[in-house]
Amino acid sequence: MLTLYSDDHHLHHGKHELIGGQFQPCFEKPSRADMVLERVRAVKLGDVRPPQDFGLAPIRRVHDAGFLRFLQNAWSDWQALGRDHDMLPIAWPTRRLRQVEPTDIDGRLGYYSFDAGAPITAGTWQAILSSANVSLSGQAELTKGARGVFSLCRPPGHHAAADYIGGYCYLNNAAIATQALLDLGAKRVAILDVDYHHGNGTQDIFYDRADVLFTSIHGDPRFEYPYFLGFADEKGMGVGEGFNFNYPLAAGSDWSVWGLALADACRQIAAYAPDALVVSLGVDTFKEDPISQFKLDSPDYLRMGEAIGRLGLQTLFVMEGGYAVEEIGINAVNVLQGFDSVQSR
Ligand code: SP5
Ligand code: ZN
Repeated sequence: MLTLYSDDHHLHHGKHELIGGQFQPCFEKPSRADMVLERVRAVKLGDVRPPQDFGLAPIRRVHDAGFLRFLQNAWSDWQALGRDHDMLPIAWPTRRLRQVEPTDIDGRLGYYSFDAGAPITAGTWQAILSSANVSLSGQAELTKGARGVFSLCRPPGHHAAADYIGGYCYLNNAAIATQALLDLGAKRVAILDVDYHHGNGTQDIFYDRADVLFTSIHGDPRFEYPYFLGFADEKGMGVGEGFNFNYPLAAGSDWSVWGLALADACRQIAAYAPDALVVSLGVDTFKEDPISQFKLDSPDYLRMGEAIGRLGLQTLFVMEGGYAVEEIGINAVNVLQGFDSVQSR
């Protein structure tokens, strides 16, 4: 399987996130992608190529124009105030507050975010553009006919919606690739989000659409981040009703439970008969993950890849979360090897 990868992710290295009432070192760090790349090379998964530059047009198909303007200029607006530390928001427009973009940079940062878990740094804009290009370059290979492609994205994307950042995510790489697949001829695209956390951003972007099926297996939002989306009764809206499937699972879930949810999600995907599949590949479901509460073991990721492979669909894997850095490469690449081991088409 071909891997798309750019070293530009090193330009984004946040210092702290707000977690448990304290500023803690970011779990989302450059060594994550380095470890995955190292494993891709160690097992000779296939070629590793840098992304092409697709410009802002395919990103604008998913993200709000004001939001992109904000992200592009955020660091220079911040620096203009003499600040050279990472950006984190201090206030959000929650219930009964006005949804109006302020002029002040602190106000705009709150307006375009939903938590204090996505620091913006000097190199963030370049890194997130590159991550989106890694995703789009994978999509281009799929459009050319590849059976499976791995976009080794960093920063991740699935918590980012059309107009907000959060949860280590800025641009929604999986959504951008999905929209590009549609724009280049696909009639229907399915998304399978296997990250431990609900893909709230991706769900929100496609919630009222019938041309994208969104499925997600994750920690039940009643106890787990992002808390405010990802319930089983979220089925889609308008023409999108019936094209959204959430599988919230209990803390402590292992493969015996997780695998059943995957089997059901795969049935929904097969019934939808999409032209392509995009997998939001987070491996923070691992038993040793420092911020998660599922109990998948390394061999389970092979089975995950096999089940996805048996769908027989052209599949783009987009890297999302996974914070057990020692095993992130083994687990992520196990999914890809499991997929490759299945003969179909
Ligand atoms: C892409 C991705 O996986 N983003 C995840 C963002 C999670 N941010 C909030 C984490 C809260 C963890 N709470 C449990 C702490 C256990 N020590
Ligand atoms: Zn996650």
